[in-house]
Amino acid sequence: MIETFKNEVAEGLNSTPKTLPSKYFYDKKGDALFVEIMNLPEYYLTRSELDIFKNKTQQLINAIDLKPNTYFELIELGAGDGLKTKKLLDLLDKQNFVFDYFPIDISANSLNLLEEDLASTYPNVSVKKKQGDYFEVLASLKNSNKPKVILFLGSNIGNMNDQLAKQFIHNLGKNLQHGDKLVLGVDLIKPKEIVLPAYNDNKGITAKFNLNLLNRINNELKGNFDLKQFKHQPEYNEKEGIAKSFIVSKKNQHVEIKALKKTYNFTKGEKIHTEISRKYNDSIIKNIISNTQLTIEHKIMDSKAYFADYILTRS
Ligand code: AVJ
Repeated sequence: MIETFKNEVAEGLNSTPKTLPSKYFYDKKGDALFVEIMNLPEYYLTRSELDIFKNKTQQLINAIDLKPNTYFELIELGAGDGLKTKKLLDLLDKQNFVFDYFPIDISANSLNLLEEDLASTYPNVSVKKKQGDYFEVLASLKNSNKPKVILFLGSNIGNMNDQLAKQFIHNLGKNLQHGDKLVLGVDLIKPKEIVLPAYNDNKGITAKFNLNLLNRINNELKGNFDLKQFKHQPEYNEKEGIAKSFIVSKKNQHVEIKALKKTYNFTKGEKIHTEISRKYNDSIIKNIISNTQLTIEHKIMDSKAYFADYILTRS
């Protein structure tokens, strides 16, 4: 893990323009900051998808075409705190559906918390947590031959560029069988006035989240980034529908990273690209699933049409 981190940081900082991978936001501190982000008034994404799971739960069940008397596996990629999924579990439980819920996450800690929470709230729901890489777990589940419903929510796919997202969905499709479903939750393209504040909140939580990457490099790779000499900068191109986060150097400076045995120079105003948060519409989704056997069956949106859960079926 630390070796990969080291190599990817070196690769990113040796590139022009400089980059750092967003997946490294999520250490213990980053996890906590992300929970704060999800509760920010500006971060509409969480509330929008919750609106769907809370107020359109029956529509969702109908769209996924679940049958009360046919067993299925409900598999969630990156389960987190399960806030949205609990709304679905609640109704499935009340309507006596027969299923196992498989939350998959890289974080053993968050899976344990979710398991405890679900055991007390929904004692009847069978929860089989799986810790690890999405594709390893999916490959292991493939052997069961049982009908599957995969949940990939929260616009988590948006951190991938379209080419990577295509590959990801293609791999996912290969682990599914005829009739299996994928519920893909994505943030929709909308005006700058709504999107930008979600990545530039008033309290500066997103700034801390972004700059925490430098903290991690300081702690884990013996770097000496002075966080006060860098700032968070989000950008959003409404036409292409892509939000990007950068870390900008406030002055000419150099930073030593001992574990990389290297000193990096930053000029005043130089940007490190740290994240993309892609926004979607039907044609972008169609392009992303174009080399798979998945087709769009339904699209369910929140009341403001900010967010969509696409229900895809494997043919
Ligand atoms: C978890 C990838 C959906 O891109 O909106 C939140 C992460 N980054 N604020 C997103 C994030 C900055 C988030 N996703």
